[in-house]
Amino acid sequence: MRSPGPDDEDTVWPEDTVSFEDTVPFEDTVRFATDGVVCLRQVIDRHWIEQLRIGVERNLAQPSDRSRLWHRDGDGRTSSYDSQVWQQIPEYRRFVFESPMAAIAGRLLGATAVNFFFDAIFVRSAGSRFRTPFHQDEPYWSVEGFDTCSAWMPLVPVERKSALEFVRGSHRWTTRFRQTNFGAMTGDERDQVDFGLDAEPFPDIEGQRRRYDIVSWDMEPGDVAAFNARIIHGGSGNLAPDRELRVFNTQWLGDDVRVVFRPEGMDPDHSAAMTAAGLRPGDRIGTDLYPEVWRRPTVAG
Ligand SMILES: O=C(O)CCC(=O)C(=O)O
Repeated sequence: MRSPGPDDEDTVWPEDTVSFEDTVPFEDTVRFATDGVVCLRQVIDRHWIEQLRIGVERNLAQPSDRSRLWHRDGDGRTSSYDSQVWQQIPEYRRFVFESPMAAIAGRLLGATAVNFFFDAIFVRSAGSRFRTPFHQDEPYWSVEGFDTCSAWMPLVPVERKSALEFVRGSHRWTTRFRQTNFGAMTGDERDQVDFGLDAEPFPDIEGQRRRYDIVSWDMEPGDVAAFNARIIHGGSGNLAPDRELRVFNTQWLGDDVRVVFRPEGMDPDHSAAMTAAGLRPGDRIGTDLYPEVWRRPTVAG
C-alpha cells in the first residue's frame, strides 16, 4: 500500500506489478466485470486461512450483538451469521489491512482506491440443509454504487452443491426487486426491511433454475468467490452429514460508492454508526470505520 500522491488522477497500471497481475490475470478482471463474479484460485495463502480459522473460533466464543441465528433444524443443526467484528478480532483486522485482499479488490474493480466496508461470517454445522435465499446485497446496504467487491472465502473445502451460487450477469439488471426480509428469519427488529409493493417480485430462481445461468464452484480454502454486490446470489448450505461450512467474507468499496440511508430499511444498518462518524448521505465512504486500505500505485517518473 502506498500513500496517495498528487498525480493519482493520471496514473496507469504500472509495469512493476507483474507478480500482482499474475495473481489476478486480466481475464479474471474481465470476467468479474461481465459476469459479476469470478472464482479466484489459491490467491489467499495458508497462513491467512489459519489466522482466520483462529479468528472465527474467537468470534464464535465472543459473538457480537450483530450475530444472528438464521436457522436451526429439528436435529439442532444451525446456520448462523455475525458481522462487523474486525475491530474486536485481531486476526480479522490483520487480514483486512495486511492480506492481499484489498489489492485484489482494487485490481478487479480497476479502482483508484479501495475502502473496507465490513466483514461477515457464515457458519453452518455439519449436515445443515439450510440455503440462503437468493438476493442482491446492495439494496440492503447503507451505501450505493456499482464498484463493489465482496470476497466469499470458505475456510474449509466446500462442494459445488454447497457453495454460494450466482446468477451470472445479473449485476447489470436494472429492475428494482422486492428483496427477502432476512429479519423475518431472525425475528430481530433491527434487521427488518420492506421494499414495498412497488418493487418487482423477486424472480423465482430456485423454482425455475433452468431458466437462469447459475454458476458455483467446488472450492478449497485459499479460493475466493469475488462478486459485485448487485449480483443475485444465494444457496450455500445443502451440506453432506459429515461436512460443516465456515465462510469468512469481506466487502470492499471502489470509486463510485457513496453513503445512502434507505427508507426501506438496511441490513446490516450502518446509518447510526456512519452518522456518529460524521458521514452523511452522498459522502464518499471513509473514516476509521471504513478505512482506505489500498490505493493504486503511482507510476514513478
Ligand atoms: O454464505 C451464505 O450463505 C450467504 C453469503 C451471502 O449472501 C453473501 O456473502 O453476501
